[in-house]
Amino acid sequence: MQIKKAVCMWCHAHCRVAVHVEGDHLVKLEPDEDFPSADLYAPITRACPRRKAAKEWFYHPDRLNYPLKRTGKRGDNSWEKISWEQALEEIGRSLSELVDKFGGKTIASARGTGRTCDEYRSRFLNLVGGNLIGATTICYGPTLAVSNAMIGWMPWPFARPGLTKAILLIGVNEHSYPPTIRSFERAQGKGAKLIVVDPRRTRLAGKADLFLQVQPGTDLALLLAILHVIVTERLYDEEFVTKWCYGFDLLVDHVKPYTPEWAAAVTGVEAAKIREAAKIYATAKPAVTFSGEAIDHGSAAVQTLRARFMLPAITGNLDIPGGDYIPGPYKNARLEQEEERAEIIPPEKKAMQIGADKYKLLSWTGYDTIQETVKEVWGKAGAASVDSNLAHAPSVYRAMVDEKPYPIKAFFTVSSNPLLTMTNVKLVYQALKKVDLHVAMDFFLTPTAMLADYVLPAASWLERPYLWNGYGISGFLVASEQALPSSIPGSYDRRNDYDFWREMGIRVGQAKYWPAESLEDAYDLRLKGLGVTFKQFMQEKSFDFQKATYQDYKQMGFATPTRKVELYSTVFEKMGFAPLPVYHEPPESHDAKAEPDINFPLVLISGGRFMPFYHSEHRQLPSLRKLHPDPLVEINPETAEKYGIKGGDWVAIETKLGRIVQKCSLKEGLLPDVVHAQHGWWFPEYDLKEPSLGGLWQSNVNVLIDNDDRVCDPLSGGWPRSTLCRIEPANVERECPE
Ligand SMILES: Nc1nc2c(c(=O)[nH]1)N[C@H]1C(S)=C(S)[C@@H](COP(=O)(O)OP(=O)(O)OC[C@H]3O[C@@H](n4cnc5c(=O)[nH]c(N)nc54)[C@H](O)[C@@H]3O)O[C@H]1N2
Ligand SMILES: Nc1nc2c(c(=O)[nH]1)N[C@H]1C(S)=C(S)[C@@H](COP(=O)(O)OP(=O)(O)OC[C@H]3O[C@@H](n4cnc5c(=O)[nH]c(N)nc54)[C@H](O)[C@@H]3O)O[C@H]1N2
Ligand code: SF4
Ligand SMILES: [Mo]
Repeated sequence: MQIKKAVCMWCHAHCRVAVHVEGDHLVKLEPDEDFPSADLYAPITRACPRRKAAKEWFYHPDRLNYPLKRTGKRGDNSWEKISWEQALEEIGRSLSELVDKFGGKTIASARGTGRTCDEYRSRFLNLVGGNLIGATTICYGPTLAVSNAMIGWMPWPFARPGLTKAILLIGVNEHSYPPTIRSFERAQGKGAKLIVVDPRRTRLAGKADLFLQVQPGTDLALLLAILHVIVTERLYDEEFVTKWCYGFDLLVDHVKPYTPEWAAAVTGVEAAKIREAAKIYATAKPAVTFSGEAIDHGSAAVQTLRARFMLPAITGNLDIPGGDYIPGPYKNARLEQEEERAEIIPPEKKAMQIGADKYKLLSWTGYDTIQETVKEVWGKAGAASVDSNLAHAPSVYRAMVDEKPYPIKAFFTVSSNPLLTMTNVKLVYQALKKVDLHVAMDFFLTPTAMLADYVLPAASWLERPYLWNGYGISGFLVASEQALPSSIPGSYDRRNDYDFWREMGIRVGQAKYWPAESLEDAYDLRLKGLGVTFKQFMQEKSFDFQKATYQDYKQMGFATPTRKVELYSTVFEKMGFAPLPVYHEPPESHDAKAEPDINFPLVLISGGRFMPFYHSEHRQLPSLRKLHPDPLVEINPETAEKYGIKGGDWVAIETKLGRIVQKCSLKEGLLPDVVHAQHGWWFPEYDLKEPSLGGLWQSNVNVLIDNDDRVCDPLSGGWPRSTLCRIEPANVERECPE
């Protein structure tokens, strides 16, 4: 028996695990008790149902083993098994022809949650001038871009039990980031006050000292009112504000009209509670602030984040022990961001990025503007560069269908399942049917892969090395060992994503930019600064945590144009956006004062995380499906009764875009005019071919949600995950023919 040390990539917890192997055989996964912070991580790893199901996943009969080439129509589920050499040769040939005819911009690729070496996808796309799209536009990308624009780095809520006195959580629930959430719970156990902002009484909201049950989409109003209280009652950190904030006086004037009484009418949260939240948060120092995807998604994402990042600034909680820590870049090796080679792409190619004319913040315009200053101060690319130079995904899917502003002819779905996770599923479906070349690389045949011409079997995190500097957070480097071979003759032949991107790159003339023949060789190059190879690093230490230093800004300033935290943002002003955030009512949700729409009286929110699933994954595993067999929609019991629905009944949820069914879960602590549907649901046990596509249309909440320009954030182009809906009892035989 051998024990290999790897970083688990089945979710964002990224636990370090001890992989027990016997020869080429996986035996089990255990928590890595020797890793720093094992006391925080190991109990999470140990309890994790996905860890327990590791063998079931790894040896699942449906895992992809060899490249597949489509033999029938797209969606027929008829395939021929081919070799990697044939697959790469044929895909490379089609790709070169398309690039010759339409230019590199005709290539687009959908990324997912970044649990693979995505920097090399970016390298390929940057060099060819293709369009990168993905959830980053609504997940973390806005948080990174806004914090980098305002503060010059992304602050991380580094709660310390006994030291941290307050924790403000906006739209985050207990399932999403287990170790971080556990650190908050520990701090609360040692006396920190917990404030939770959410439309649902989650488990964390239930144990909060203060729960602000906000109407979906109105967080900006709430935050502006909290800022109002902090400035009018002089609860801010005067010294920090004077020395280190730009535009505080303008902010004071700006928030004057946003009183708690005004916000109460908009958000549904009583004015007294808003005042209390402001007081607790601003007076209990050090405090941490954390916001989740509820804020990154949606029509007002960016301006809401602007207000959210003002809070730790004006209360003096930035970069102090027990507060929102600014680690800065990891200094001793090349960062993932540097591997992307963003500096090579010429301006004329950048200008062709789809959506860049409309949505500046996350496209090259915003990226370059922000990076310039971040690099000046830190000497390295900032957190915002982690694949945040994105094209606008809804516009790219539209370009695949109507060829405007130019045709997108080649599409690579690698490490993403957009038919489940992207809104307006019909549009994605039409796009995937229309494109000339669609290649999918995954572990299983997903509904998205069903619409590909070639499906390539990806090596999982257990079958490849990995080097990680923590998305945008940085300050550390962790290596993950390849525990098992990716190829066993006669059994399977999988490759890692690096191999694929390098091959594609070489086939469109990028050979000189891909000196490393393998992922491990690429990591050797990254580690040159440390004077070790990847293998040596793995054997000697396998991680490097930079010593925490606080308040570096006192020497070098914040990495913004004014070298201060920009409450009034000169970066936003330069890009033509409002430099201070202004509240507008959400277009496809309603605030507390609005009259309900007669046809769609309820607000549908979606995607609150739950165990044991991670987005659309793991539905194939019987042990996990037993824990959670069906898609669930949460409905307040009063509301359910009004519509004649009981707990456990199938419910039809209908919006302007379509109709799906999920099972009713009665939820006392949910606002009565809000329903919450799970996302990511398909049924691998159903027929995978058209028209079912694994039950794609049955319970997939993204069938219901639009993403046209009307509902997208005007700065980032981010799309919402909420809309207006109606519900009724469903006739399952009719609705679920499977
Ligand atoms: N088990 C599991 N864990 C995951 C994932 C998974 O799929 N499964 N996905 C991972 C990924 S990629 C991400 S991005 C994170 C996301 O994790 P989080 O950022 O925590 O996001 P959610 O769980 O989607 O939503 C958090 C809370 O926001 C609330 N909410 C909805 N609308 C609003 C609103 O308008 N305002 C406010 N204040 N709250 C609102 C929801 O009720 C929910 O409880 O989770 C990660 N962790
Ligand atoms: N309605 C609604 N929709 C949402 C959300 C929501 O809250 N509500 N959340 C959104 C958010 S925040 C996110 S991040 C997205 C995520 O949505 P996706 O873009 O789909 O991202 P992932 O779930 O990471 O992609 C998963 C696919 O990649 C495969 N995969 C995993 N690791 C690898 C790898 O190393 N290599 C390869 N080649 N394949 C791999 C998996 O098997 C799976 O099929 O969903 C978004 N969609
Ligand atoms: S799936 Fe489980 S073991 Fe793996 S990182 Fe997430 S919590 Fe940790
Ligand atoms: Mo995400």
